[in-house]
Amino acid sequence: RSHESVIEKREASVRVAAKLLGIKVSYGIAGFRADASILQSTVFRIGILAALRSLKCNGDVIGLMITASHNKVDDNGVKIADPSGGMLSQDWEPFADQIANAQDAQSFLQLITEFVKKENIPLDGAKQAVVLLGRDTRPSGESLLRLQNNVFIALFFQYSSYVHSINIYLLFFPCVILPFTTSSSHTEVNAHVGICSIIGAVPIDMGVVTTPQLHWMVRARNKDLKASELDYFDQLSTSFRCLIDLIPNKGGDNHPIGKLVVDCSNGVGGEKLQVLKEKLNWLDIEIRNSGKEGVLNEGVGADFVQKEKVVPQGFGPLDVGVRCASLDGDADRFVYFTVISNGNNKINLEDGDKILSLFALFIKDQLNILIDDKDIYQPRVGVIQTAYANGASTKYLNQLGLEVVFTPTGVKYLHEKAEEYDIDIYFEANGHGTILFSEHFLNWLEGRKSTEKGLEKQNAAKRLWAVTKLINQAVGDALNGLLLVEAILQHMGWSVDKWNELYHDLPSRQLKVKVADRTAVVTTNAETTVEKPTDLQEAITALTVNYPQGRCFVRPSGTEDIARVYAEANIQEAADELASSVSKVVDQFLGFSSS
Ligand code: G16
Repeated sequence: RSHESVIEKREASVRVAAKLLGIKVSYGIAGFRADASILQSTVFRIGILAALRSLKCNGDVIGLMITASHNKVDDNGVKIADPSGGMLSQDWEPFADQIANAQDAQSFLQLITEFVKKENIPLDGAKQAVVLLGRDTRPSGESLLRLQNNVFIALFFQYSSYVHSINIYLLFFPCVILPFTTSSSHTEVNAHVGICSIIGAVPIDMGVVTTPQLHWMVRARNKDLKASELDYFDQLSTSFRCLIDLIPNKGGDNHPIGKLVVDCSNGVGGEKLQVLKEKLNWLDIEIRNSGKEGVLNEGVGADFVQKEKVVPQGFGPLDVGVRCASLDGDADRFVYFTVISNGNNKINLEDGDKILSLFALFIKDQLNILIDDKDIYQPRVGVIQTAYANGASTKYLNQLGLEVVFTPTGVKYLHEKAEEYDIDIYFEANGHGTILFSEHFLNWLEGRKSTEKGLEKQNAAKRLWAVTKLINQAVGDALNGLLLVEAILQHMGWSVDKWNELYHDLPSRQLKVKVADRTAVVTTNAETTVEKPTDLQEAITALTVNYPQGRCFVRPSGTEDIARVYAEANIQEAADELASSVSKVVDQFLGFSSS
């Protein structure tokens, strides 16, 4: 009884948390995010969704990651990885939104019942749901995951043809049954327990991992590949080593190009990079902001560095001339930078666009060695960017002869588009991206790798093969992204400054505006045009035309309660002024003073 009352109390608070606080959580751009104190209900319900998703996908493994990535430390969130390792299928997002916001147990269960029927999710016990759980280093992560574990330990579905309803029992460890039912009588429900087929959802706790590690593990398990964290590190270090060994005229020699110093945002990336560093002990990496002292994402990390364009905490004049990089809180994004001498903490930034350009150049070079016009198969290479891509980067990529396509912000959109090509390189300017290779290309490459006679061509095929193994095929991943940049710089014999010279960014500025309701901003044309509120776009355009090479757009953040303003122009002062005047207009239309 004492167990029951504890559980009942917890369930009651979980069930009504969102309602009491009057807060609506939304799936957003990369899962649910909010202050961690209000998320119990959300992770509880999304755990159920993850189990259903696994059943829907024939018992394939699904990932559930507790993280709020670049958000402040008090926030947390939940992201779902689909069987492919990519983000949750977008057609399940409305269901996620609905169940997360259901105001009571009855409506929650009704939504699940209807959805199970609509999606034809098999609850006959033939398949078992498997969910991999992961979390980053946020202090709230463990308790949110523990709650999740409780749900999984005990999720039973019962389909009863007698009552023509689906009854769901949440059994909380140890052995306390709390029935939720769409039928009216518990007695009736309990009477059917004996004849029910029961499905247990199996949680597998992977502990503290980076978001991309969890996505990688989900993909690997579903492909029956080696899928442990150790396997992840082995794959990264082996393929990196292979790329280094294939550097022309320098095989076997590590020819270091100086130390790399990495700001780990005081997040999970610090401890994971340490593991990698120990495996690649000949590589000169210094880890800073590993989380032992500073606060997660506070004045540190890829998001801060990319948006503010200043050094993160722990970096300064002594780092002038050193190659530096910055990871975000859950290590799915990264950028490079160098500290400008006497520059008041200013930096030269190598953002996602520059990383993309470096990767594109390398891939293209290798393909040019491997393939000539006579070859029947000419792999289609695509590049995906968002409106944040600096205009100069797009121009550079076009000059390389690459097809550039734009999507809205959010790696889920870029990834989806990327699947249309043989080789696709997608990156957001904020450093989130990867390179995808189609099955067709991989099969072809494997053949060429083993049958190619000429040494140069054979090496090009091997290099491309190593890239396919190194770079995360599920989602953007800061750790293997860093290694690929390092390998390419060594291959080219380039310093970071030389890399930076690939093209010169148009000056840009990004600002945030606190708005009363971010959903009031509706955009179109890959977020370059505001549709709502009406007249806002006209005001933005009227300001933008005053600046040579001016470009400006406004979009609602998918992760924070703000609108974002991006401006680009021929000189920095102009970009700053344009961003600032558009921000004022946004505030007039949507700020708290406007409501
Ligand atoms: C998430 C997505 C990224 C996206 C970013 C945008 O990043 O995974 O693809 O670029 O949100 O954030 P906002 O909508 O606030 O501009 P992360 O790293 O926070 O998961």
